[in-house]
Amino acid sequence: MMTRAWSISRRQWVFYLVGAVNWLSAVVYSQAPPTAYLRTPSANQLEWHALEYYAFIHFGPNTFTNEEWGTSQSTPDVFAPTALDTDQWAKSFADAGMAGMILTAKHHDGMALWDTNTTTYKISNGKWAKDRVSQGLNADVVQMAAASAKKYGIKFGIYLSPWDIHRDPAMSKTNLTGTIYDEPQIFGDNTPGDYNEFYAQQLTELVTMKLSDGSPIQVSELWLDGNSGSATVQTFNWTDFRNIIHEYQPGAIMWGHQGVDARWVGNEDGVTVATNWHTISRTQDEPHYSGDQLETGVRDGAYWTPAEADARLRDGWFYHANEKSKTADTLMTMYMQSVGRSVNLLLDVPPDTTGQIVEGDVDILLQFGSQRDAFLSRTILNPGLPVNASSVRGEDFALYGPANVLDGNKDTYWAVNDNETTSTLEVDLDGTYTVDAFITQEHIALGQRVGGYAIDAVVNGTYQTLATGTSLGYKRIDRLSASVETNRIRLRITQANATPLVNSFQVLGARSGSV
Ligand code: FUL
Repeated sequence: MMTRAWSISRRQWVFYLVGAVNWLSAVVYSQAPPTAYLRTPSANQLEWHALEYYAFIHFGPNTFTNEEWGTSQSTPDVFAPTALDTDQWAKSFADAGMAGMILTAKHHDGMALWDTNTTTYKISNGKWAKDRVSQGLNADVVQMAAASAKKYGIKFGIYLSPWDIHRDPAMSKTNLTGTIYDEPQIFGDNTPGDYNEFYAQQLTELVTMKLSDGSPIQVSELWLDGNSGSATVQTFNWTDFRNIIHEYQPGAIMWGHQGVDARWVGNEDGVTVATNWHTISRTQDEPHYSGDQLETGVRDGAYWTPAEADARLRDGWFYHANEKSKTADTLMTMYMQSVGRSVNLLLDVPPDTTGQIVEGDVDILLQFGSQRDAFLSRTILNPGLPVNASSVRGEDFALYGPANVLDGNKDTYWAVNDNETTSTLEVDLDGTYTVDAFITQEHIALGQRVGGYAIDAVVNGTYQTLATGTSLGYKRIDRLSASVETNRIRLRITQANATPLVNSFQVLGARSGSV
């Protein structure tokens, strides 16, 4: 009995020992992920990168006075849309494939589009709003727009101008003298009263605003414009503003001229240069970068502060009947030079005096949306295709193999060993294809590493280089000026400051003979 009991427990012992050895070797030999390289995006920033393309809405007194920078001389009666329909905005954007909309809650003129307690200078004091309220209708345009965004499943952001002409003593407002809109001139370091406190209060109202059904409004981005057209010097308390935003809207991105969570791209044309780094080395509180520096960013910079390119569908930010809209083709070019260069595109689409986006503009957005979708949907690499790589991290094909670039999973990537900073991946297309564009994504969750890449294809039997670039980042679209016929494509990472991690690689085209 004793012997038998011993032999069973010995067998068990051996079994456990083998199990432990297997477990230990799995731990020792399965390759740990690469360590993060310098700065990495926060979870909010990662989500924001993926929004890619969304709308700006400039709407307010300027819409009715036909100005770009109104000088705060009109009373709120000026704001009188004849058929305001914020649902039309949100539906148009959702239909056009835009991920969200950012509304000017207060532009430089200082008139608030929401029912604020901070100033009398708000549309709620105008005739249009009072009439609506007397009919039991909502007249808070910020709240209405937020409700529409929610209804159509797009993000909602807020622009709140730090420069406030209504409170700036350098800007004379004779038309308002003696009215209830004649308010203390608190803008500027040398004026009595604290403008920072006033602005912080406005910001707090906006980030804590609720929909009329009592549900909270989720703000995806706060756009704190850095522009001013006045000599008045006002030192802003950005830290305070940042804390307010992050306390009440932990999921929001704070956009500032040169950062905080996202930066200006340095121009207002919706484009950027070929090299674009997601990092910079200054915050909002420090001296400003030049436009060129904002376009490029700073490689290995101190903060993850990716760029957003703001642009106009029409000539102005606000609606002017005499101005023309860009064409869908122009928007496509713009898209390639913003989203195609790892930068989000914020396209302004201003409502007219009815309070709706004019039909022609909606059509252009839809045309561009279809054109873009048709272009992007011609993917020819499927998960099953054979992909070869110059090497795979720790030979761990399951975790880091090159097939990860085709699996459509944003969390997986192809990685090589830590000591390698160049790498090559090759895809056999299993047939001949006519190709004209490539989409490459770096695995930015672990930092931006790549500083040089090339894409080659076998054309007439030998490899030819079709595209080369510097930075990769979140997403890079390389479009060829002429398509080529090939059956084999190669992606080469030619320079990286740390072992390169490729999240996704895609080729656009069609099977030869099918075009
Ligand atoms: C600028 C402003 O001065 C323009 O009016 C517009 O709002 C644009 C988006 O930002 O700084």
